Amino acid sequence: MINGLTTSLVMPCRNEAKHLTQMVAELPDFYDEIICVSNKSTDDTVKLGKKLEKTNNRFHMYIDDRCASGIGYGYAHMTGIAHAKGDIIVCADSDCTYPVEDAPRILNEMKKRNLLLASCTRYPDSTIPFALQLGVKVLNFEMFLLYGVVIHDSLSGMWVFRRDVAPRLHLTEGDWNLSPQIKLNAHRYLGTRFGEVKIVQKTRQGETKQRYLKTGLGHLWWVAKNRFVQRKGVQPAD
Ligand SMILES: Nc1nc2c(ncn2[C@@H]2O[C@H](COP(=O)(O)OP(=O)(O)OP(=O)(O)O)[C@@H](O)[C@H]2O)c(=O)[nH]1
Ligand SMILES: [Mg+2]
Repeated sequence: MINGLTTSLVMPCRNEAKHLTQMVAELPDFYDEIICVSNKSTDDTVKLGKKLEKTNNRFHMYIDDRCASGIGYGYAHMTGIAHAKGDIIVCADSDCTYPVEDAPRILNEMKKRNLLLASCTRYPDSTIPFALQLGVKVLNFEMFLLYGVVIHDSLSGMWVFRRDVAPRLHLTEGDWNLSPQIKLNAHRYLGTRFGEVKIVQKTRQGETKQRYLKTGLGHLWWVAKNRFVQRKGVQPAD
């Protein structure tokens, strides 16, 4: 519980067995609920998750094996969010890169700034490889040109929001594009009550499954396409 609000942590998970148990053991007590959603894990992620469920009553393991071109990151998040019961939802990768222990600070800043959803920006951070920084900058600029969104980290994988705003986010993307979608939709439907809060990224545990160039090009195309197929009949923020 943070400031009297119950809090759920939602994590997509593919083949993170090597550090899952330790990561869960080290999570702060203020998380009332820890939701892990495996997508096509081929290692012991699900087995370990099911074992953890028996010993840790905060922990829940779900499986959502839906994929779009082999990726199910977005499906996993949507399933996790749908199951979350907390007043506050914190979404983050399960590779220990995001400082989920910062949730109280992030929520305090959200309160001060009257935000309903915060996307946690890793930038500026000079330790992030140049090619990744450049890719994110190109995408930030595309979002600015096409949507007028001023954003520093269009691909942050950590978001904090009140559960009751989840339906207003209209999340639909099952692959990596859920990440740009949540920011663009928060900007569209929450207006000034969407903002970024600075975090410091940590070292990844386990191996990456990311194909940076392919994913980056996929984002560039999706962000452009989405601009012209924006959902009709849904009212933007007032
Ligand atoms: N459910 C699901 N989770 C995935 C999938 N691919 C990766 N993940 C998880 O989603 C999170 C993000 O994936 P990462 O491989 O860390 O991708 P990234 O953060 O862009 O890149 P690196 O951290 O540099 O490897 C991790 O917690 C993965 O376990 C997938 O297709 N489905
Ligand atoms: Mg990662």
